[in-house]
Amino acid sequence: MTELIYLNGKGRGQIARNILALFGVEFKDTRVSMTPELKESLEYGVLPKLIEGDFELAEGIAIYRYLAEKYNFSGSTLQERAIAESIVSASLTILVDYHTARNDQDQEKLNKVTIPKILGHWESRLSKFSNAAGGTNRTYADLSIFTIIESLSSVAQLVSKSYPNIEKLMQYYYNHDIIGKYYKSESITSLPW
Ligand SMILES: N[C@@H](CCC(=O)N[C@@H](CS)C(=O)NCC(=O)O)C(=O)O
Repeated sequence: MTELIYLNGKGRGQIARNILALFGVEFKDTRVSMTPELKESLEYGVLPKLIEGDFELAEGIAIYRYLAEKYNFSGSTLQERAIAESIVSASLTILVDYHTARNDQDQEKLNKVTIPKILGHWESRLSKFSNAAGGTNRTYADLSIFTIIESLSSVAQLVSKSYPNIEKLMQYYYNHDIIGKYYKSESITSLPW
């Protein structure tokens, strides 16, 4: 049995949940509150964490990449896989900077520099290629873009107004047979953030 342990929110856990959902993996979606005891027991003191039998893996990027490779969703060439990982990493930059912006200066940097820079680059890639990593098939980079943007409503609104090619990708997953249904299900709609 596969288990994904994360907090009770989308955050860094949702990219992993989405990859598992997309590939029809039945997984235990364990949502916890961080306690000093749990923190102490985790190798790096943070979540998400993936467990598959005896195999335990920490660190979001490693988990997403492991799952993407396992389900053949990481890209078909070395370069495509590297670009996919770079896109996933940039998606986490948006997520982290969004949640850690503490004052007007942070907020201004986020809204005027970080978000437009990253979205602008994704928009440009998606205007040239049918998939974010540039290959013939979708990868976890496309799903990460969707996951992070969907989880931040002000970014999702900005995308629908000003980034037509990213919006096309958003609509692809909103209307996707598996991901679209998953996003209408209790397991996602019950998440507080
Ligand atoms: N480098 C780690 C960072 C993980 C991280 O910061 N996780 C947060 C939730 S998104 C966490 O566990 N926070 C609880 C805490 O630090 O006590 C990764 O990318 O997985």
